[in-house]
Amino acid sequence: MATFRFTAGPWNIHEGNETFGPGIRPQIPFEDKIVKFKEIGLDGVQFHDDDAVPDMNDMSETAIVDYAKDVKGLLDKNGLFAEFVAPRLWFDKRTNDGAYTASLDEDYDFAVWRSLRSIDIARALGTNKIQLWYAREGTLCAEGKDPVAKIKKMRDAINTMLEYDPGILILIEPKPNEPIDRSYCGTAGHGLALGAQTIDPSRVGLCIESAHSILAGLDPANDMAFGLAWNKLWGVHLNDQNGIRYDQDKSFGVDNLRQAFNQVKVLYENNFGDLGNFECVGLDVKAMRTQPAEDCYRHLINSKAIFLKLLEKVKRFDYDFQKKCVTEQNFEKLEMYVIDLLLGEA
Ligand SMILES: [Mn+2]
Repeated sequence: MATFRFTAGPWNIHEGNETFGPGIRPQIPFEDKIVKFKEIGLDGVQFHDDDAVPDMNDMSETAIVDYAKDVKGLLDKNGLFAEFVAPRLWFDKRTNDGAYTASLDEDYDFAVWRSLRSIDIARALGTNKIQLWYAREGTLCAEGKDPVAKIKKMRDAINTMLEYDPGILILIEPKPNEPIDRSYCGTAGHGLALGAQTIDPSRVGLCIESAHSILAGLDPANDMAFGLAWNKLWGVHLNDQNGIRYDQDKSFGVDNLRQAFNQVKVLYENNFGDLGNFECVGLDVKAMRTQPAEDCYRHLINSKAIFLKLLEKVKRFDYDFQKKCVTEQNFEKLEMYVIDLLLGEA
């Protein structure tokens, strides 16, 4: 049995802004999003450090913690928990050239300062999970950095975090590109290899995002399986993606239904949620730019609904028939069965 707790981040309700145009829906106050998250059936909330404490760069370390404690009060009042805190290391101009892999030492120091404050915020919110999406850890200009030295700095930064708080877990969320041209840590394998080089590999795991795996040309369900094989899958960011293009964050399953089915299947079969790290089903989806303001939570509602519909299909999966097909080595037969199952004809 698996236990599925659904979470999303405040950034998943956004104004529709993208590279080619500004926001077109009104901004929704943070408190309203929290209330609505509960109403639409979410169990917890994902945070960037500055989702929880917006002006943290200009605040003292004590003031940051005090502010985060008030946010915890808001979560408690609404019956929600905090899943993780991710330092947002891609907005500030000091992180333009990477954060842990910045060319300038003072920019690296800023990135580490934000990471340690993220740990403080996580503790105040009641979670021990720190998620690292390495947005700009790579190169814009290949000759601009010494890649070997900078990759070691990614390890150093994790070590500093692990030393700072002996109870935290680090979840690496790999992505092969965007906004950086070429990432230093693009896949699940890179994430685990990096974790293995730290002072405490047992506290470094993975969050696999469906779209990021697809962008790397890989299968999300297999990336999740790779983490599950070593009990390293501590989170997932479910969404969808139409091939190797810009990051789309579409609703889960809307583009690659069979891949989505297999993600739910691998999570269900391997007791995701009951593996000892309070694993959550994170939905990292964004509404289309065209979506009307009055229905701007629809993509989250749909993603959870699609997950649950696929879960029903997974529970009906005929393992005896599957075994028979494997024995016969008749995978054409098995494929047709899966398609019939997905089409409601099996
Ligand atoms: Mn994500």
